[in-house]
Amino acid sequence: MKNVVATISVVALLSTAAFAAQSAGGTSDNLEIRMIPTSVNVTVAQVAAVDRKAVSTANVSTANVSIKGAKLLKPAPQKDLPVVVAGVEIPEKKVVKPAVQVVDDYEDGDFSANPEWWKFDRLLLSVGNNNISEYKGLGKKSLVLEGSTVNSYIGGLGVYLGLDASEFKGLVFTIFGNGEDSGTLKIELYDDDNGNWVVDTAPGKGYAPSADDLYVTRIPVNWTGWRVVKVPFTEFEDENPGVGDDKFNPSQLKTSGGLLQMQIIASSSRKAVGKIDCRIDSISLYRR
Ligand SMILES: [Ca+2]
Ligand SMILES: [Ca+2]
Ligand SMILES: [Ca+2]
Ligand SMILES: [Ca+2]
Repeated sequence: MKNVVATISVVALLSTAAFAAQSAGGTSDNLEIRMIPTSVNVTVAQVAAVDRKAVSTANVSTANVSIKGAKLLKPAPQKDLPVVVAGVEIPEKKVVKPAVQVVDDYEDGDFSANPEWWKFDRLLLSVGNNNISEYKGLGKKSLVLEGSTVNSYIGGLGVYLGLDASEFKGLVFTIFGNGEDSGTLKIELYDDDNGNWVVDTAPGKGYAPSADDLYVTRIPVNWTGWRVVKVPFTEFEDENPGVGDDKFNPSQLKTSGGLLQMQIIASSSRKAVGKIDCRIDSISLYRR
C-alpha cells in the first residue's frame, strides 16, 4: 500500500513539475524530483509505467530522473516463439499422471474421516506416531492394528472407494511387522457388476455380496520392521464364483461404480490362538 501511495505522489510531483516547467517556458532537462520518502523504494520504471503521459509531457528521459534507491528493471528475457507450420496438427501436451493415488496415509491422525474407515468385530484401531528414522519417506503417522483371538478371526476395517480403478495395476501398502506372528491381512475388493454403485447383499446371507464380485488376496505379516508390499490386481482371486460376472472389472463403464470398496480382514497368522500386531501406512493404488 505504501508503494501505491508513494507512486501516486511521485506522479503528482511529476505532473506538477511538468506543468511548472511548461508554464515557466523552461526546459525540463534539469527536472529533479525531491522529497521522496527515503523508506519507499520506487523504481523509475514503475513511475514511467504508471503515468507515461506525465513523463512524456515533461520530456524527461528516465536517465535524468534521480530517485534515491531507484533501480532500473531488467527487461524480461526474450523467449523464442513456438513455430507453427500450417496444416500440421499441434500435438497435445501429455499429462503424466502420478504413479500412485493415495487412499489413506493417516497423516491427519484420524481413520474415521478423509476417508472414513468402518471397523468391525474385535479389531482395535488407532493412529500412532511413526519413528520416521525407520524408513526413508515414512510419514509421521500410521494405522495401528491390534487384537487377539482364539479362533483365528479377529475383525476388519473397510473403506468406500467408488472409483474407476481400470488404469491402476494394483495396491501398495507400507506395513510394519512385529515379528513372525504379526497376523494375516486379507484384502477384499468389491467391484460393481450390476451397475448400481452398491455392494448388494441378499437378505439372510450376511454381508456376502449377491450381485457383485469379491476379489481377495492375503498378506501374511511375518517380518520385523517396515516393508512396502505391492499387490497386483492379478494376485486377487474371485471368492464368489457364480456371483457377479467372475471378472475383476473395476472400471466405471456404463453405469458401473467401478471399484466400490475395500476391506482388510485381520486374523492370527498360523494358529487359532494368536493376535494381529502390525501397522499399515500409505495405502495407495499404483499405475506403474
Ligand atoms: Ca503415514
Ligand atoms: Ca452392485
Ligand atoms: Ca464372482
Ligand atoms: Ca466383476
